[in-house]
Amino acid sequence: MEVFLHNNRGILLAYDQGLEHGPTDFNERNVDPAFIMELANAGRFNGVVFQKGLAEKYYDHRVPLILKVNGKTNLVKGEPVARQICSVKCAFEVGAKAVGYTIYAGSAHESLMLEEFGRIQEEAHKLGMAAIAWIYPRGEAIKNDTAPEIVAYAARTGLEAGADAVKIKYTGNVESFKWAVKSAGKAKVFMSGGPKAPTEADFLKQVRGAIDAGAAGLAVGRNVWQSSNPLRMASALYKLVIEDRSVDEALRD
Ligand code: FBP
Repeated sequence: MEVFLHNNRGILLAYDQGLEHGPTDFNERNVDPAFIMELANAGRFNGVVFQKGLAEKYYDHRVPLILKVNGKTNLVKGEPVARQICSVKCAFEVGAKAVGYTIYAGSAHESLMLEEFGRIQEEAHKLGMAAIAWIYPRGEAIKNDTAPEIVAYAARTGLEAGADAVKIKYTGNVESFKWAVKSAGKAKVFMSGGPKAPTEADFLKQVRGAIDAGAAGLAVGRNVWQSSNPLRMASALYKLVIEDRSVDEALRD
């Protein structure tokens, strides 16, 4: 995990939404994976998250790569499941320093994903790569995926399953997120970005809360590359997360 950290903190640029949501998230500029690769480098991100297809065609090795090895479209309805679509060997060969895997905890299909992640984690560790688990409680059984006890359960699930880091949603306040971080134990916690917040300050306040609660950083996509000025957002996140500055300082040029 150390490769993704700076001052024990990290900011990962997530760009697997083309598969997860479709191009509806994109505009003329950010639909181009080459733009994201430049942004990851210029914005001093600690890692960039791609699916295999983008990594093979656009990854240029300037920023550590996290390769998502499972995924799904949002065209399928019903209980969520995302199966492996890239081997760990392929992730290694394309230059990844970590594999990423989404587990929909609480889904009727969670056992498939827990089993698959278990095998993937072992294969990744053998090749010297970290295993990062996106743990998203989702499905009929989950009424509120940001309820503090659910987020803490997600964090703990990642630790128990062998994740080196877990990517979880923010609970909305520092106190309850602290319990999630504590539940994750030695697994690093990355806050999940989510849809674009109404203002930059709104988003940065959430990030500040997650960091104050003990998170190592965040994995963020839309709040950066949907911004009218992605580099400015990247710089604000750098000041806040890596340099540990306040929201006001982060927003100042
Ligand atoms: P965002 O910052 O854009 O939310 O990206 C984080 C992420 O985990 C992506 O890696 C993934 O594609 C997406 O969120 C999943 O979103 P959803 O919650 O709609 O499944």
